[in-house]
Amino acid sequence: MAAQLRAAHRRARALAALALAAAGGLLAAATVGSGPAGAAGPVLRDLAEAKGSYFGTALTQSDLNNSTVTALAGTQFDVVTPGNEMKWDTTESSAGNFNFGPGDRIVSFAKAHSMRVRGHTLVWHSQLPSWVSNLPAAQVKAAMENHITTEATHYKGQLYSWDVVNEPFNEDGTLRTDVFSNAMGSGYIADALRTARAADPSAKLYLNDYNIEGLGAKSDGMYQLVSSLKSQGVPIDGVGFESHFIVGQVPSSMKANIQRFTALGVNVAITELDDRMPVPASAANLAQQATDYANVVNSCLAVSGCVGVSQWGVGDPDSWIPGAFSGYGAATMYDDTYQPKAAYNAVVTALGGNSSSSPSPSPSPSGSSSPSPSPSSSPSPSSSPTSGGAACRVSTQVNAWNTGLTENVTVTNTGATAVNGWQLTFTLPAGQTVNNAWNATVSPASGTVGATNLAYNASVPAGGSTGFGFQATHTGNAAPATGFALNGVACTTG
Ligand code: G2I
Repeated sequence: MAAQLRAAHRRARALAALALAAAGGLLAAATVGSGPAGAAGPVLRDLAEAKGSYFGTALTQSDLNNSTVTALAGTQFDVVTPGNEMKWDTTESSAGNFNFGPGDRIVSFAKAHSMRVRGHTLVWHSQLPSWVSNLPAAQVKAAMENHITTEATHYKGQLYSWDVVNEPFNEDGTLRTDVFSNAMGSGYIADALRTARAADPSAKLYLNDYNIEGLGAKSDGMYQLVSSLKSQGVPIDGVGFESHFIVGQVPSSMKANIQRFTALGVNVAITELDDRMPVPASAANLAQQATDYANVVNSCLAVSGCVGVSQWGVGDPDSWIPGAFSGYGAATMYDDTYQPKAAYNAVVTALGGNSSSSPSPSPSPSGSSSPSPSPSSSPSPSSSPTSGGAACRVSTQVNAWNTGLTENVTVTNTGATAVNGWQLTFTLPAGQTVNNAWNATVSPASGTVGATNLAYNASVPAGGSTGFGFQATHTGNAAPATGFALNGVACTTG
């Protein structure tokens, strides 16, 4: 970046910091002179850029009306992803009628703050107007190509990247069935990429999905697709790992997974990072969240083809999590009053900065930073059913043969509240390797593994049960798995 431009950024950010400080109330009192948005505090974008990386955030139109959010966004982050404004339901809500106003406003904000823009997203089964999903198959290709060409041409030269196709996979790594795959088979993806490249040759072209962050069936599906696209010469520059995590469940294979994708000759971007937990947040979970955020940033920094990390939303008030996962929240680096949390300090440290100049997390009125009664130990079901994850009981049933086995696992939520989104971690006996799973995604294949819910069985009511299973090979020890924990809380067995 030219020195002049950098100086202009700093001036703009100093002004933004002043605006933030002037926003009043608790926030201003706590951050003037020392906060992360203050001139003296660490700045994520500067630290990331010094490492040849970036730190981004998602912004929506309504965020642009919130001076606290815009000040923080324009100060701390150097990449913007429009949260909704470039999606099909906004940009072409009826056939051939395009509306780029909302997206343009995000791009203007980004330009004014010297931020790059990740375009999101051209082709997606969700937030898709019904006129598209109801098209006869014979008309889908033309509609898709016209949409891509018109939108990518409108933003030509202004975007760093496009998420050309979003979330194309099922959890088992097969291609999702939607209007596009129904009409064109898997070839719609190559067609979309080629169309986007023709419209805007300078934008990096990405495929973006969730639950592909670790090694597993779904990331295998993406890996095979990217490998095949590369071998056919289809334009693809990167894969976006959305990274919507549950606290304590960042896959241990994330770095290895980033490496295998970059070895195919594509970049990887962490595109929508958040890390949810039951709210009110416990001190233990906030500490774990800091570890999780640092793990993600470190995994990306460790692989040269991993270009940067974006968080999904600026702070907890801007996050989609509470609306989508009842009882969960506190998923970003900034709490309900935009105070930096331990996760922020951990990211600063991971980026090579000094977090001692930023304020330590303080309790907020909503309790998102409130300490748990006993942060060093798992809460017991009777005293605190929700603060550490979930209380649970697990039973297992193994059917083994000479070199293989199947194991069915039943998990009962013995806590007082529903679990919305779960991961059961457990340890496989030495020599067992999972090669197939049902009713959950199981990853990695051996050692300490995590079984993560699918969309349809994410919710387990208080007192309710859910089941999943897997097939594994073994080398003589066909004993059941041990050491079960549900969302980070140890389960009883039996
Ligand atoms: O769901 C989280 C993200 C998963 N990956 C792709 C992203 O594009 C997705 O973003 C979210 C937005 O953050 C939400 O804001 O996508 C959601 C829809 O799938 C967005 O939520 C929708 C609400 O469901 C609608 O009720 C609302 O009208 O936002 C719309 C616009 O505010």
